[in-house]
Amino acid sequence: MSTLPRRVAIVPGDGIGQEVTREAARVLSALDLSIATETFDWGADRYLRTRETLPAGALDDLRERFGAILFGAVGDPRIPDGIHAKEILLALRFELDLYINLRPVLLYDERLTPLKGKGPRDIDMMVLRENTEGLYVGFGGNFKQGTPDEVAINEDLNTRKGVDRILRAAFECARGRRKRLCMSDKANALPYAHGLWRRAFAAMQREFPDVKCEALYVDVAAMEMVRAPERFDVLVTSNLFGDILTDLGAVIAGGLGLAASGNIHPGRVSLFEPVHGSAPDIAGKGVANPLGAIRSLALLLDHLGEPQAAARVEAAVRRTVLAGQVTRDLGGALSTTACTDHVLDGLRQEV
Ligand code: GGG
Repeated sequence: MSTLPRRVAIVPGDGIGQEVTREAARVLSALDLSIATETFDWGADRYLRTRETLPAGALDDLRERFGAILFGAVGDPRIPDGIHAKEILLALRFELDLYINLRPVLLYDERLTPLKGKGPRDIDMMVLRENTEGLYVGFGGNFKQGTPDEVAINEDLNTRKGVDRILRAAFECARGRRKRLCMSDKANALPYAHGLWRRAFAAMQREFPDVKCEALYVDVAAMEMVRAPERFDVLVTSNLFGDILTDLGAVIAGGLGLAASGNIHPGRVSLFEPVHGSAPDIAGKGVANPLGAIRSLALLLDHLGEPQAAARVEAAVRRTVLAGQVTRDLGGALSTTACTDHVLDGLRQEV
């Protein structure tokens, strides 16, 4: 039983983030779970008005009063350097110490994958991306910028604690699934940083003798995800490699529009968001795919200790996709709202 507050902060953000989050919130309210919600306007409009990204006290408020955050997307062409997006999303991930980026890669129907001869039984993996270290910590700088002698550095920071905790989460996740775990790194080219990952992985295997383990260089892992995705059950990797491998995972499982994610610290307020960005090119047209956001809601419900509700939402999304009641990115003709209506119908019929 979760002891987290049954209150969800809704942060729609920018562009289609606003549209898809509205739909996920409709699903949450239809479930009638007595979970309270509060909506926050953190995003580009507010930033352009006030120059503020997260207001003072926002992080403490989230920690104290909320169990989860339902997030949309951030990114706006009026802010070309994306500074507000970085400050909002990375601040939430880093300051709330959301060290597990959980990204399911699950194919519903063979018509949705570009991989020839592969079906739902072949593409069912869970990726855990380290979310608070690596190349994303912002260590580095420029020297002699703008001159022919310019030097540019970004440091890849890996700590034993940070690596151990994501590996442990991955081993435990594998135990709850098909008990196979792949760790992906580039220890041949990055012997210090990723040598640490190799040693930590080998040491932890002794605690989980029931989990079958392999370590693959990231280039090999990318190749194998295309050639033989059935090889993977749980995949754990660093921040940057996780970013790249999960976009590949999203494509082989039907596209970014369906891809869900959780930014999680077990037992603490955590953030759930579709993998896609704000897509300014289609924003406001009512055609964005709401299913990535709705599947992120399912992950959120699991986090709040509502696994049955989570499974119901996931099943309703699956039926919607199998029935072809989808938006144009998946070959359908429905609007964002009409696609969600189908999910809601599915939830009602099941009851
Ligand atoms: N939901 C993921 C998200 O918002 N990521 C930030 C991002 O990718 N921003 C760039 C963009 O939306 O174009």
